[in-house]
Amino acid sequence: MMSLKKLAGASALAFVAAGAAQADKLTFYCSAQEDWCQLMANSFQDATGIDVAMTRKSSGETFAQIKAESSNPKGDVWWGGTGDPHLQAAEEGLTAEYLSPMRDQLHPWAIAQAESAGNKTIGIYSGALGYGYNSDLLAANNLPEPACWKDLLKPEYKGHVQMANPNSSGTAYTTLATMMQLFGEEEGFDFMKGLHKNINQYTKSGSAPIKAAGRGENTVGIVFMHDAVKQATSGFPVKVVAPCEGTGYEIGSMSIIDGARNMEEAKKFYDWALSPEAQNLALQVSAFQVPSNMSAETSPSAPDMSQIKLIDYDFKKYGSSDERKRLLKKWDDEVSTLPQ
Ligand code: S7P
Repeated sequence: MMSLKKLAGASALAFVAAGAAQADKLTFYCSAQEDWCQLMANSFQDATGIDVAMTRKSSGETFAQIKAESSNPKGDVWWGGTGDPHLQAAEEGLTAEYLSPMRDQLHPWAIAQAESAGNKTIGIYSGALGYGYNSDLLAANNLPEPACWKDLLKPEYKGHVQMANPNSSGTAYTTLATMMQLFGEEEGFDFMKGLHKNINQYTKSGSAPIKAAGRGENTVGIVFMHDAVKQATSGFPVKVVAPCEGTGYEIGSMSIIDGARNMEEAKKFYDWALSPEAQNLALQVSAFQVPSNMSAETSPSAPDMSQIKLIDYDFKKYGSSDERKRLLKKWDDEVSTLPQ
């Protein structure tokens, strides 16, 4: 027979176990930069007492994971990353409709993103695509300062340009979609083929090329301009370029995963992430995107979107499932396989 002491111990354990099982928790998929993802997870946990398990993956990779898990969803909320794969997830029924009480506080572009997807996603920040270069390496290699997209096709840049793979990276998919819109499909693919000759590596993550440039391991990185500004303000010899032909941009987005196991916690996170307090956390990690809450602060170091020649990016078209699949397949078949 169990002694009274053992019995008390066993019921205490059972109580702890029951308590643990009932603890509020959130499985958070994050596609922004790693330090920002960590800060968001820790700050939400501190603010609410909800246990957060965070996984950081690039936008295209997270989309693929959510799709693979769709018959048995494991994630609750997907925050950050470019809007196109969030729109594709909405179209494919992978994410859930939610009307946050915080919507009134957001810029119209953030709401427009939601409305175009039946309120299954929403804009959390925006930022323009461009590139950055390591000015020391450029000088050491006697390379001219590039100012336009087409400068990057010049033979002297061979082996000096890096971008991510558009299948895994939202940044790189934004690059591909931007070229379609700037130059038209035929010329846009010719551009990608010409660029391929100068590419030293297609990375998995979108911001990796400019981090490599900051470290002096790569010369030019095609990235969002805010990711290049982060390297420059961190003291690396990186110059930021808004390409002369004009450029595309992202509406970084957030979505609740359809069938989320922790739906209430996911909604709490969603509302909190739209608040000015949560969006101001970006400043602590030098994330220089433009926040979607009208009262949140934009860093003075953030690229001034009003001074950049932006295309009228067609989010509906380039975030549609058929178009994203088609363009990625065409890039795989006709660009990535070409000899360099
Ligand atoms: O947080 C920086 C940032 O550039 O990362 C996101 C990006 O899509 C994630 O990386 P991938 O390109 O690898 O998907 C952007 O949304 C964001 O601005």
